[in-house]
Amino acid sequence: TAYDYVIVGAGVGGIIAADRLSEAGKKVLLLERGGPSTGETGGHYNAPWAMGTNLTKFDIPGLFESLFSDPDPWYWCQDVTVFAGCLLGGGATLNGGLYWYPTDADFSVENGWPSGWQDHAQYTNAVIARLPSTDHPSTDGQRYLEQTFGVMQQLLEPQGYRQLTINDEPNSKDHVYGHSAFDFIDGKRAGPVATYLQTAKVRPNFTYKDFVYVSSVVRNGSQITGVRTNDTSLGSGGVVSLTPNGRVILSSGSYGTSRILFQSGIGPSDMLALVKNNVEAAVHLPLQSQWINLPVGMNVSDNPSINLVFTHPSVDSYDNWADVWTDPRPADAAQYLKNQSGVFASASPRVNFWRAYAGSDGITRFMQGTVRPGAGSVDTTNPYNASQVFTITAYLSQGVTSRGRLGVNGSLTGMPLVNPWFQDPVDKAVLLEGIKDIVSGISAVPNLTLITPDNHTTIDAYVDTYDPASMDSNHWVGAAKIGTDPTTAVVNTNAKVFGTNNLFVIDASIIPALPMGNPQGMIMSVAEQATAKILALVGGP
Ligand code: 6FA
Ligand code: ABL
Repeated sequence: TAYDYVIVGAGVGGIIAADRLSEAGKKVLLLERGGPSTGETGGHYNAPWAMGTNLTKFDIPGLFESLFSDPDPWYWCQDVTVFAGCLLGGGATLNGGLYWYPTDADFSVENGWPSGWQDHAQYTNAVIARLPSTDHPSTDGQRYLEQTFGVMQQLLEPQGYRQLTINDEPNSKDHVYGHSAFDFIDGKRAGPVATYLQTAKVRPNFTYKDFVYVSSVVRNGSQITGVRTNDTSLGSGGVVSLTPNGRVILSSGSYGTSRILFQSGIGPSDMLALVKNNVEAAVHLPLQSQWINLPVGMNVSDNPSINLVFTHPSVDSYDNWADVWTDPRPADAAQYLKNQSGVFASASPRVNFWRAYAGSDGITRFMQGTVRPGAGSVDTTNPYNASQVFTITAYLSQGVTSRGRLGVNGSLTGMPLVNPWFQDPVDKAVLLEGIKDIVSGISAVPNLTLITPDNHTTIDAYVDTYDPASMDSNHWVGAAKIGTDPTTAVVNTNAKVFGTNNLFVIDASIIPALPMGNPQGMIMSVAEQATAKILALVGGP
């Protein structure tokens, strides 16, 4: 069978593209290397206390933190050294669920977007119509485990912060705080899987295949003629064919899409040389004369993030979420099973806040704070009460100028090659200033204690010696950056890979610079806008 559009990767970008293209009547094949995730999709990875229900690890928001302590975390991509989801829904199936409507500034020319992309409102509104956010995900409308909200109120109000419903005023991101907002519906993880995929699935012109691994596209110079998979039922040698004028869309995430491009002979010569030296991959690599030299993997950014750990007597650390999988608090588990209400209806974050900073280079950068009960690690020489622990993660958000590089090694494992955090000293200076501002208010809040760093460590020393690996925010963007110049960008303003006729990218990798908040909301809006541009582009199926 031949398809008008083959989309590689059923994550945030791929599912939305598949829904909109099939809605337009195109014959669409969506390929995913992983398998089912939520109960509705056929997943059955259930906590012992949720056995016999349709509520998997990927449905129950309160199991989010258990993703990081699971002895068999099969859902992470095993061939990428940082966190990435390799199952239906991609990152949206295992992320924290924080969901921010993008701001106008996120799509500005100053933030790296080419002209023609600024009118994001119609696309963002389309996203909101399909999946509105909620800052009270429990089905009874109540908020649970809210103690950190009161503490943050006492910490932030004296510093001039104003409380708001964050997604009601997306453009207000200076001195604001509010309840965390999520992409959950009916007390369950939702995202694109529970929304866009549902409408796509019922269309006869849409096909979804899971457990299909795509290694490369097949191309004749600039013309893509097929998609190479490990599934011979899809075509001779596993190659899926395209209808005349058919197109391929890569939506395999920052690491996945880059690896497919490399194996298709598209990217920097050092990465293509690694493919050439890899016995299995070399067989399908186009001849060197056909290589397309583009900066794939260059220009990546990710929010530098630093954790501050506190105790406050009012706070319930929720036992640091340690027992939620095997031994949850019985009343909370029962309440959730009954009607998807209570603590388990939310992921761990409870409060988010933002503040603008003027950098010494004249660039405005924003700091985002995410507050949650519990802590990943505590480092103190003082005694502390573990039941009262909570964490503020301070992220440098929009305005980050540092860039790094991602790519593969000789085994084609995806990995950061140059860390993107704090390459520019001004980025570091601004986040440091923001962290100092946060802690400057501690003494005004009775019984609030900073335990990491402890009182023997200065904030400067803490930030200076912070383990770079812990600065990873999992928000990789820019590996196949959008732009107008193939020396600095990988896709053109229609998300088409330079030097090709019919290869496109719709995922986090085309985003040129970090948005204000955690990126899923922005990726969704980007997917809507990119799909509209591709449909409007002449020469397609
Ligand atoms: N973003 C938010 O906005 N809010 C959050 O709370 C948040 N939290 C996290 C988080 O806690 C973790 C641990 C991680 C890893 C990410 C978080 N993010 C958060 C970031 C957000 O999830 C990602 O930015 C977002 O998912 C990226 O969307 P993309 O469309 O770019 O890519 P995905 O990873 O979602 O999907 C790629 C899909 O392609 C996967 O399903 C994968 O299995 C598939 N794939 C990859 N290679 C393939 C291949 N060769 N063949 C076939 N399929 C392939
Ligand atoms: C995000 O956007 C980040 O990518 C995640 O790192 C973050 O979750 C979620 N949102 C929620 O804020 C954190 C967990 O809370 C930690 O327990 C975990 O150690 C960390 O991710 C790993 O990166």
